[in-house]
Amino acid sequence: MDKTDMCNSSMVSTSHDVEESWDDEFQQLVQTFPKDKSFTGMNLYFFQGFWCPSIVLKAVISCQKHFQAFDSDIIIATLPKCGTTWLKALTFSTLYRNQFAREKNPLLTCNPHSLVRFIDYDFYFNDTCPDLKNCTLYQPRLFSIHLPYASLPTSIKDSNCKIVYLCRNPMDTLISFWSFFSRLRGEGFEPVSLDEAFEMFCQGINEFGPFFDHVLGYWRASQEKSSKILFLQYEDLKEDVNSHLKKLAMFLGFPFTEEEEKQGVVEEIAKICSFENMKDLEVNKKGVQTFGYPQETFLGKIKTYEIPREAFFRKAKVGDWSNYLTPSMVERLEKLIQEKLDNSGLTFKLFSKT
Ligand code: PAP
Repeated sequence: MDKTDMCNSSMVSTSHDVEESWDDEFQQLVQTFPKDKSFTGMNLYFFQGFWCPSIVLKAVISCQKHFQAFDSDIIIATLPKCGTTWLKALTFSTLYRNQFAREKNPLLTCNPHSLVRFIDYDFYFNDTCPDLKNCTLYQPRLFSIHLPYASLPTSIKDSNCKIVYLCRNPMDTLISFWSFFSRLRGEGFEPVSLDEAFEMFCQGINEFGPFFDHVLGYWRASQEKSSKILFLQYEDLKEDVNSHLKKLAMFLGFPFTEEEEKQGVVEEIAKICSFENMKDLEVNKKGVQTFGYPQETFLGKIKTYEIPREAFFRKAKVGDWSNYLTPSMVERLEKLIQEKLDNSGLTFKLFSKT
């Protein structure tokens, strides 16, 4: 099969019955964890200090136990709705730019989630110990993960692999999150009102939250290990993607050469990965994105998780929250930001400069 065709391999039916498939031992273990429902309608379990979606809980435990990072691996870490799709596209295009012809970037025909798979939502979703030696399309291996820093598989923290973290201001993250799942109403998700979503988000009850713990966990780790963790902000990328692409390439150990810069390679990658371009690509306008890596040996009993691809591309604006949040909500979140980020050295950009 052609490498770029792999994302079109056969789909299997959606299943949200993951909890029903848990064996007795796992059911008993899970009963010891506090449980709540996210504003997205998903069951969450409080585990190792974060709210883990039930559908991925078993996969998380498996990858913590078995995932073996290589020193050459690159891991993209994000909270959902902070720009994962964009960062996957940018990192894929930068890291592998010499492994495909410039006019044949696989992103033109594949959604970024097909090209950069999640460790938790894909590889360990159906298999407790998958063989991942040659699991990625190109080398070095590039993965993605939503886990907080403290809960990463030990080998990711202890090896020399590199982590690229992308965060986004909490107001736009919340609105993006809430809009995404509102869009999916009736497709297995039953999200709640913005008022309720806001309340839960402030309390830290959302997928892989609390939000501030996730961001600060990576922020502090990046301060201690700057050659291992590159900490990026969505708003900075929106403001000046070219300079951040150069920073990213340098961090990955594949800096753009003078010749490449002269040829406009940086601008070309930025353009291919731009929201406007990606949203309009045929592959992103139709069909569903399937998570839960389909492996042949599991066909028949495989669990998957499907999202319409166009749902990954909404507005991509900095400050869109101002169209949704009431003044009292803004005041409360601003206070929370101040309180949580106090003395951390981290700040969020809430408005677009342009
Ligand atoms: P995921 O967790 O479902 O993968 P993620 O990709 O992290 O979502 O974030 C989605 C946000 O990134 C959306 O923001 P919005 O709701 O405020 O519009 C989406 O529009 C935005 N986004 C997707 N692709 C791009 C891109 N190429 N450039 C900039 N933003 C993008």
